[in-house]
Amino acid sequence: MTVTTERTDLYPSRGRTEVSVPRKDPVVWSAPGTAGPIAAPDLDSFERDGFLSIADLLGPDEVPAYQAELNRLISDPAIRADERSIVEPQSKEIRSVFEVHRISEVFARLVRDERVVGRARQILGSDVYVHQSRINVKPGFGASGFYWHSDFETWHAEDGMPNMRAVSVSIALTENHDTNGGLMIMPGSHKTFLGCAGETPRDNYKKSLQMQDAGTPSDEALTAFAAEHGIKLFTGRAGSATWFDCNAMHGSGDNITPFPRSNVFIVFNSVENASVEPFAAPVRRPEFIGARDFTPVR
Ligand code: 6CS
Ligand code: FE
Repeated sequence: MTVTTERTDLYPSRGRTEVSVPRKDPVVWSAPGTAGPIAAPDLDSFERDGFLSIADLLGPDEVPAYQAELNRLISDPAIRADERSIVEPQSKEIRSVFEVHRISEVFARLVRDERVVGRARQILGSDVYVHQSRINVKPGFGASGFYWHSDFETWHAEDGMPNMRAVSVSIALTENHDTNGGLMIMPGSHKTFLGCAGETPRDNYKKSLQMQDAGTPSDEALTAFAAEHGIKLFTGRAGSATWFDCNAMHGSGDNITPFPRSNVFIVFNSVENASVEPFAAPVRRPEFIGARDFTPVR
């Protein structure tokens, strides 16, 4: 007799049709008044908007070391040859390097920095592990953007992340102008889960990390979301940061300016929300994209 362990999928996606359901999880998981680096009013605005900007997470004196490390990584032939490097479809320049917290001691230290991991623990109300880290280089002169999506929709469908108890921080390593393809988020969109239509192809990540297809919302859904929530563009100098909820609808445009828009993204997941089997994909993605080492960041 085969016992099939039925599991509840709170956030169905990648079926025949697009389906929208209300968020079933808290946004801020720590109890009100929990001590941490984020002041209560900022935690409230994160809960309401799904994001929180910090003008100088890293001081101007700290930024050059991260910029030097980013340049070292993207000019290292071994990194370019590594499967964790994704190149731009046209220019073949490096678009992203995943697992930077394992490749680089400089970025590993950034993950453990209390200003970073301390905020993640406070939002998620528990110890945390790194589900994914990457640098997005977006070098300019036509570097392509990232179409609208919810990260959680992908992490739930393809990496098996059960609940919305993860948070991303995007830290600018170069100036994020209003012209060079900055991050755009629809404020408040994190409170609705949009299950996308269309099955996940096997090995989807080989394409999706260059140009996402499965997990892409319809024009109708995006029109309704934008009408309800608006769109906010995030700008800031190198060292500024944007924390955003795993389910915030976000994207970024192409960068045709000469000014690179390079950021480091770190995704923290609660150790209470460790990934299981994919909810809507035939196979797991590689561990450098969806971590399977749930060791808490110390
Ligand atoms: O598929 C993913 O996990 C990645 N894709 C995007 C566009 N954002 C989240 C994440 O880095
Ligand atoms: Fe994303």
